[in-house]
Amino acid sequence: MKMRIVVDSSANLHSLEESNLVSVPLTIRTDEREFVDDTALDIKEMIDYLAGYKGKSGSACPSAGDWYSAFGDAEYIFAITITSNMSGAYNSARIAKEDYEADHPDRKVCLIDSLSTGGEMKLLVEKIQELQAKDLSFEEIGRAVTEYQKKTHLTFILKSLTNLANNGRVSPALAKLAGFLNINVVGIASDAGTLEQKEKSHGGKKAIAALRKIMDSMGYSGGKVRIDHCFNKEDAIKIKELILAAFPSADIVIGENHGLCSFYAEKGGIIVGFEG
Ligand code: X90
Repeated sequence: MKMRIVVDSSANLHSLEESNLVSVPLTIRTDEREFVDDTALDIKEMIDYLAGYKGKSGSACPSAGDWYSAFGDAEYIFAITITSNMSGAYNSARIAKEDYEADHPDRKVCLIDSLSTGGEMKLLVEKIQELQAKDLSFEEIGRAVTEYQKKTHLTFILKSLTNLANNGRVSPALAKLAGFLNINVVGIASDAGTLEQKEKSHGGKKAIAALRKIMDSMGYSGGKVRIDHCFNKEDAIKIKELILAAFPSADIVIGENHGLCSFYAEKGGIIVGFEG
């Protein structure tokens, strides 16, 4: 049975042949340049360029054709997308699934709307891999992941909401607040898969404490944590240490935001997926 996991690049994972994992890139665009969110992307160069760019910038999700080709020749596919409430990625993946299953009646795509992004998508991928190793059937894995998804969450600290607001993904009023007052916005992915602001904190230390509190309020009790930062390893480490102080054996991995998450979370932004 040939199984494959396909994610979009907002999961901050690279394609990995050994595990039959494929990352489908989103793109970041200005009037002058296009950045494809794959292994070749120089994220630092993109961030520096965008900081000096005064025109419009935005993003585009993978097309149905992009998803379709990522499915390759696999018989059983798990496709995980960024939240359908902030991107068209789920919709294009749905079209690809329909086409793929119609063209190959013996193959199946299990499509999962993460209602989230980043580290929470990583946790879903890891869970699928874990269940695959246990030799569960495609249907059993699908059901177990949907169940697991109920206890995974996403929280984050953002230094700026400018790119989110300019692209209509959050309200301009919320973005202004973050920009003018030099405030950290600490929030979560809501159950509906939208950005929900929880706290506004002056200073990084308070923001980290607020994030840690949010994790507790969402039932964190020593499970897995996947922290992705955008050029802010210091704060990622501080978050990790704060969690370890309470749960010394917690499985915590620090990674980097790839292009899409770096564009929206912006420099200094931290996104944390965790088990509740
Ligand atoms: O289709 C597209 O062009 C992609 C649009 C993506 C918009 C949202 C990206 C969010 C990235 C920001 C912090 C986490 C917020 C999570 C809310 C679910 C990361």
